[in-house]
Amino acid sequence: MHMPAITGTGVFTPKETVTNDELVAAFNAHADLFNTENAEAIAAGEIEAKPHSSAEFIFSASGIEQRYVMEKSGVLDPARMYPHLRERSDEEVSIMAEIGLDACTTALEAAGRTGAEVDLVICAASNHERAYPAIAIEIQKELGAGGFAFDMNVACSSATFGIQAAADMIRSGSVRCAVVVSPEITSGHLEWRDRDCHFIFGDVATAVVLERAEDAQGAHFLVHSTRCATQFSNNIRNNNGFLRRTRDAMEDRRDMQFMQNGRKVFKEVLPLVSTHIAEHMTGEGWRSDELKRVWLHQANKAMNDFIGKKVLGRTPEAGEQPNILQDYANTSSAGSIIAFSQNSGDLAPGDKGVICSFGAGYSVGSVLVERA
Ligand code: CO8
Repeated sequence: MHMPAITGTGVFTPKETVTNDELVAAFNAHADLFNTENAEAIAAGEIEAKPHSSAEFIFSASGIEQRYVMEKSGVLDPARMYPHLRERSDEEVSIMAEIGLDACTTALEAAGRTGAEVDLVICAASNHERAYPAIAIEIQKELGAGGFAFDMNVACSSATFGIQAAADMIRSGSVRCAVVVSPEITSGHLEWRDRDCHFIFGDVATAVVLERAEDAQGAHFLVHSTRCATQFSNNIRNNNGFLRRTRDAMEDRRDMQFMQNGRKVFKEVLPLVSTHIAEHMTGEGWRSDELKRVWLHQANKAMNDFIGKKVLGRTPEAGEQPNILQDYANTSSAGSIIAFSQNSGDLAPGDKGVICSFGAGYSVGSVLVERA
């Protein structure tokens, strides 16, 4: 058996940002347009008028100040409200593979590895732009990697579930150097026309290199233990899929995009995650007062404040439970990895921390790491 280690991470950040003010101005113009176009039906009580959104609400409810997107003009066009992403030919590198590759290149450089040394690529993300061939296999080819590759989707928990899969294979010896890559183009499946959720998501890609600890070229994090859990819930759901054309009237239905009952998610996921982390740590003989850092999924600041307090048994001090959601918003599976990548370099050998992501399914994945 080999001890797996995280030896490098990488984050691809898109060039364009959308501030809350920009987002709200576009949404409100869209709502006005909608209300004018549907004035008769609204007056007859057949449909509801769209109320305005508010930047103050967004910040106070979520802690989000801005988000990065692959293309902002389409998102901010009140008559469109989704990005323009050029269709690529089958001979071109696909957009998910492209941003994933960028993150992989940074992560491999950090690990002191080349693509040719990789023998496993897992593309772990919330939505894959096509059914097959796997995005992971395209990334494997572009990296010049060997071995094998596959896609997986456990929504916001995809990266930690991917880390568990890779770590288990490294532990058993079937794989030597793995990359878990999470390209998240959430702007493609967010419903920007719904004020309850239009502010939640942003685009990004992350990558994590895992190897045998004995192979590590530099500073690294030992992966002591991983734990994944799922529990079925309809409270975060997207009904889009390949059976779409077999059903009538599916063209612009609300459930073809991201849907959630945010309040229920908030209430139900908090105890699930707090208990999960506590039981994982107890099971491994880890005490909360040993933890130097908690890198959580980045969906909501209040949620993270609550979980951080539960896990540490006290209010986290500045920097102990870093948030990146103010800048990136919820980037689905990539959130906890961005937090880890940007807030782990200062830890000293022997320092311990936990990476945890959670989301649709429901799903929760935790990774106990120690700086070496
Ligand atoms: N502006 C002004 N008012 C608003 C707005 C807005 N934009 N939106 C809602 N309101 C109003 C509501 O209508 C409501 O009014 P009323 O009280 O009159 O009914 C009031 O404000 C309060 O609304 P909410 O109850 O919805 O507000 P909350 O305080 O609950 O905050 C949140 C909403 C921020 C969504 C919060 O519930 C939350 O963060 N919940 C948890 C969300 C979460 O963690 N989800 C995880 C999902 S991510 C995942 O698993 C991956 C899925 C795949 C990725 C998909 C990519 C697109």
